[in-house]
Amino acid sequence: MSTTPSFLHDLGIQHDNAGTWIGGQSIDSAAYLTSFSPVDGNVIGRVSVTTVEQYHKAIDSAHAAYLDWRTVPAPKRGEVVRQYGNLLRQHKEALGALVSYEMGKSLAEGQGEVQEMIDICDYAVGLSRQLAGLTMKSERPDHLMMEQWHPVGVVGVISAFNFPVAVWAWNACIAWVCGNSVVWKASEKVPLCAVACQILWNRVASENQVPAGLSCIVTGGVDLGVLLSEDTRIPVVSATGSTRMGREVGQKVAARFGRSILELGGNNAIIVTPSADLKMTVTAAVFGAVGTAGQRCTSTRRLIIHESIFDKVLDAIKNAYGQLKIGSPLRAENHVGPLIDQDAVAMYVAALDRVEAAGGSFHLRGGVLEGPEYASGCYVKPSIAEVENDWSIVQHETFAPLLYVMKYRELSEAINLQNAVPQGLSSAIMTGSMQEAHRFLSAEGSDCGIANVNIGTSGAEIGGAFGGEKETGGGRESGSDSWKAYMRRQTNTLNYGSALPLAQGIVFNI
Ligand code: UN1
Repeated sequence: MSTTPSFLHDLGIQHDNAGTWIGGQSIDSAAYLTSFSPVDGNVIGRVSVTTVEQYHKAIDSAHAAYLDWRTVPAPKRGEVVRQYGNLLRQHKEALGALVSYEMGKSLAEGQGEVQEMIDICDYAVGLSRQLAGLTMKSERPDHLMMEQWHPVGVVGVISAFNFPVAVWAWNACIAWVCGNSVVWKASEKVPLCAVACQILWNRVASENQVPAGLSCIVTGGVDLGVLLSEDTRIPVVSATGSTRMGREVGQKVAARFGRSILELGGNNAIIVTPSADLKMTVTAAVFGAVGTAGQRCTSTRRLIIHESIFDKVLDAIKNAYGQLKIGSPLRAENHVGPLIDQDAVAMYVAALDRVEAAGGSFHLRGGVLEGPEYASGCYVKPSIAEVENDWSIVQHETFAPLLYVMKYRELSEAINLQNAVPQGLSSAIMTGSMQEAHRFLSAEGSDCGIANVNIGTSGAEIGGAFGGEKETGGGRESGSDSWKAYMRRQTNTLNYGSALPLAQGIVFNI
């Protein structure tokens, strides 16, 4: 793009932007990081890096904001989030375009990501009237037991490049209605998306005169993540990204008895059974493997196909790959955009070499695309390789459009293969058999946090709890009762009698 895209103006993005924001107050610094678009390789803008002093100022301010905000009735907190959702509706197109341009996902997926933000706002508004605790029957006369959910304080959010806005919104909108303040460290690869979300938030925040530090952003690299993880002023840290990053964050947060919500790598498989609907299977597998250029945590990495239909399914999938249009995600006709940067391309190419070295046979061998349309050097052609599940490269998550295929005979064997990886995020079975579907969802079935029937592994709705087991980190975000992770539970026992009976029948006469 030679001229400044209009969506940047609409969102208030400048060439130089502050990377530290305490509500509407932006704080510049001397060092900047540059945001390049993987779409065309152009510089979109620069964002200042948060200094240590600015970081401390942001956390202090977020803590002060929480002290005020926790006294605001939860439905009133929900009202502010409702207004944010409405503002996002008005700016869906511009923010979706920025997501596409800065991250590289298709326009439809960029808009879809903003839609996820809108959906979580609506969800959080309803939730603001439903932060309910239980009452329990006491064993003592004239006693009442109940539990209350209170806000925790400052919630730290560390987010990844692949969902530059939605994952923050899942955390922030829920954290806010629960009565917390939020400090966000976005991925260094997509810092402008964070600035845009903050600028929009500031409009709602100033109209409603919410405390300044309720939403803060800080910008920087690993050092900043370490500061957040070790900071005792931040009782909850929600981190999305690689297993390597999550291991660091999780250990640092645990060492100070904080809580972390980890949403890390996946190695998601679809089991394709003999009764699977072929058309549905192709859509699920192809969107799962090449959607977002294979850069979702939930992307389909492995297809475990019954041997009796292996060739037929593979042919249909290869045929669909042949129809894929790869190119600028800003053009609606393209299905697949670029990888996030040239490092990601190098990792993809290295993974293909490792598959070959391990003895894998390629049904389609992709690689780096060249030509004027691909001048950013970030566009790749997807690959399909037949492999063994226990190879180390297959056990590892390659964040790119590399799909592994393998055969099975018995369903139990397929489920074992599906589970035999270190990660446990998402999984799916394509089947017309009720028995197979239920077997897959049973306790002996998938060991993942997400298990789907006749749906692919990616594209979860916000209403469910999102996250996974094993090296995926165990955290749950977004819907269901995930809100509890952003609150502290307090058990209350009230004595409304005139005696003091002790629990467990203990007699203590003095
Ligand atoms: C992620 O990749 O970190 O289920 C989140 C999905 C999206 C979210 C993915 N709703 O694919």
